[in-house]
Amino acid sequence: MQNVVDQERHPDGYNDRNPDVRDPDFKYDNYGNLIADKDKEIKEIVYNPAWRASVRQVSGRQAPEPSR
Ligand SMILES: [Ca+2]
Repeated sequence: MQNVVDQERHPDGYNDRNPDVRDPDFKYDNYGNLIADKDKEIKEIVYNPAWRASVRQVSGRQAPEPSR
């Protein structure tokens, strides 16, 4: 999947922060792991050797690691 476009734009719906269909929302690494999500303003997702994700958002703040 390259893009999600929310045409309804309901406030309780999908938060489409990158509505430009020419600009892919999602990036993946060679293993198929998501490494960026423009709709969620996630600039970079890094995976450690145990495949746990570390997320860096556009704002530059580090999001906490997801709990198990
Ligand atoms: Ca989008």
